[in-house]
Amino acid sequence: MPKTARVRVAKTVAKSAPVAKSATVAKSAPVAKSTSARTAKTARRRGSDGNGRDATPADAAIGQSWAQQGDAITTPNGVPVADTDNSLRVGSRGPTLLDDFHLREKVMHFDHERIPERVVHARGAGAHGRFTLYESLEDLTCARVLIETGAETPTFVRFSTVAGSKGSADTARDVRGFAVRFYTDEGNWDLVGNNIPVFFIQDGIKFPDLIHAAKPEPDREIPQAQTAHDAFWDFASLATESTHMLMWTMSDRAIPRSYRTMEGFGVHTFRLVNAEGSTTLVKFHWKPAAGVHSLVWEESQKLGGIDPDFHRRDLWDAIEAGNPPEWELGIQTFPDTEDQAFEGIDLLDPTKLVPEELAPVRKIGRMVLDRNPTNYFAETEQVAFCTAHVPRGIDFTDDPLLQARNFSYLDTQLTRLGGPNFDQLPINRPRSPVNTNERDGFGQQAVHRGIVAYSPNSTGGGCPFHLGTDGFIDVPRTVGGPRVRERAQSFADHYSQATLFWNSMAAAERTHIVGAFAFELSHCERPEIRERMVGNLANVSGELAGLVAAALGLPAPSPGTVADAGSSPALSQVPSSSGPIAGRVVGVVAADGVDAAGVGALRAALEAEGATMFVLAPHGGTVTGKDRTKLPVDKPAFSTQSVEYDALVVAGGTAMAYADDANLAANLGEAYRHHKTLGAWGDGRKLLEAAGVDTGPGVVTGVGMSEGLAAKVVKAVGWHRHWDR
Ligand code: HDE
Repeated sequence: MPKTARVRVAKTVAKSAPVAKSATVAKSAPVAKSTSARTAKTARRRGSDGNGRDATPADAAIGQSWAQQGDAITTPNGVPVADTDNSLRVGSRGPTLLDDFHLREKVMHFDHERIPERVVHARGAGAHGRFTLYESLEDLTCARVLIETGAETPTFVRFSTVAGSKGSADTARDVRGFAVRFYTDEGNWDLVGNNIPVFFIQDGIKFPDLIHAAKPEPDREIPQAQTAHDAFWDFASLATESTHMLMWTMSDRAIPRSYRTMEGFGVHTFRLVNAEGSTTLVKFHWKPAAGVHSLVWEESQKLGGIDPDFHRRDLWDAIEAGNPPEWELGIQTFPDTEDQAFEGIDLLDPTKLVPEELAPVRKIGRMVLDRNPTNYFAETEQVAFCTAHVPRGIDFTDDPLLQARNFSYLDTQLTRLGGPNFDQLPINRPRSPVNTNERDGFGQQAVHRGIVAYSPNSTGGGCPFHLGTDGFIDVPRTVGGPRVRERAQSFADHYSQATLFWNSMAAAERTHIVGAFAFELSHCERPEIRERMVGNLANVSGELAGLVAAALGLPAPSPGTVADAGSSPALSQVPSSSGPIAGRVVGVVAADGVDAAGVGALRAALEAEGATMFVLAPHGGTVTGKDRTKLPVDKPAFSTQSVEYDALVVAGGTAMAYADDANLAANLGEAYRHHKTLGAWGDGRKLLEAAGVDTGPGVVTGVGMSEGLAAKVVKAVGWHRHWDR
């Protein structure tokens, strides 16, 4: 910026009274200091930009900062602004003048800051990460991202709910989107999956119907982010292909504890192509290092009000705290036979899974999400995943849902991102070279040279030239048959895998499924919809249909045709042993007089395992320990509730302060009812006793906080929930 401009700005600032006021604000120590202190602290913890790990050169395309050069405010046209707090008017109380171009530009831009939210998956949170392959698939594919072991591929992941609007609550009962972009050196690979391995419908032409039914009813725009209404269950009960998926969405899978405790699935069967042109069918899985865990329904409903950002906060905080979530990438592979079926399961039917017991998941790599976005809009909002983004060596199958998606994901961006150049946005740019003959269009960022934007050409020496067999491989396959609008007979079984799912659930999981169906259907106003759905469930399990009918006060439905479907233990998420606790949150109830040393010892044990501990107290600020130590309070009791924690532990030295505290008793009771770990030591045990929650599985108590007791708390939290209570 020219020197003179700087001087002029500085002078104006000094003269103008309102600006001088804001200068006073800038002087005010507490605001300025605490912000910079926090930033510096975070930066120390996680890297120089105070935002997770440092960006690597491979991430560089995203970190564009040309729009924030220099310290002085300018117009978008680069003209330094004299005053951005007062519009230009005639006299200090007179009309505003049209020649205030800064006012018009500022307000015009503000007026257009929002873009349409995604038609589905509007609510989401993203993070950067990296994928490292540890088992080469050279025999199956020529995609380098799946061949070069040890190489790090940058990734960007966006998790989402499906039905809710952008501002809806994270914990709604819903499928979660699990969209992963690999920035490979052969182009972007977008694995746009969900946390559930099957889908509601078998053909993409039904997707608008499904979504119209699931979204708020169009006359009243009610309800937000829930399927508990007539339109959804009317559709679901008539489109019986949705039954298997309904079992999943009514299960605990639809209310995950955290993004990090979700499995991910590519859902469709894809095709791998190796250097010789041989093909193999494949299903992709993400297995979370933290195990698969959920909330309980009441908890998820309360969290929707107490902390609608529960999942995105959890993801952000975990990365900032240096506990990055991670998953292993796994594959199930199947011979690419004529019928594209495996063990009688049509691999083109997206309402079917292949049980892991029949086709084990082979783990081939690991993804860690270790950097938060720098800017939500630029990255998480503008990322445009596309199922058709596959590198050489990965191809599609004829799954009719996948085929429709390959059209939809490009098409939707024209409205959402305003034209055909959305792939030039920093978050969407491939890290591999781009050289197309595509030109112009809204928001064109590139300044193309020369006259060649056509092929074949001689003026450009034939460039850009075709790579032929070194380019993307379209697998030659023979297709033929009459043009028809019909589904294969192998798509006609709508119930047997729903039964398989039910059979595979533990007792607590079954109870939750019954409760979810009962809850949702009880919100349907039309009795015939409830009855029809319960009638369908009779084809899944007589027990399930009977229990839901009883809860709704309906007569038991007539027996259906239930398949002998067996069970797949891998579908249950109840763990068989205590697992890792990284990313879990434990609340420790403290007060003046607390055993501060014990609190410190527990914190050390939890943090060593990657968990976070919060000190809860009747007031903010600090509490004074019995040894006079001052302990900072993380959350005062009036601003937090049990649903925000995986476990509550009552510290010694607190009995007096909380005697007859109904609020604490209610929170302890609620945590107990939600099957969470409860703990206490010293006289803290009296408070568990007073709340009537001092015994049972997952209740850990001791005289003092010792290494042994801390280890017991860690182990109990590692079980996630104590269902046998
Ligand atoms: Fe999507 N889906 N979808 N979907 N989907 C979109 O694309 C669509 C389907 C999924 O975080 C949209 O860019 C059709 C299955 C995720 O940005 C849209 C069909 C699965 C995301 C679209 C399906 C998904 C989307 C909206 C039936 C699991 C969020 C904005 C043929 C395997 C991606 C956008 C993100 C987003 C269409 C079915 C997952 C409208 C037509 C099956 C995770 O294009």
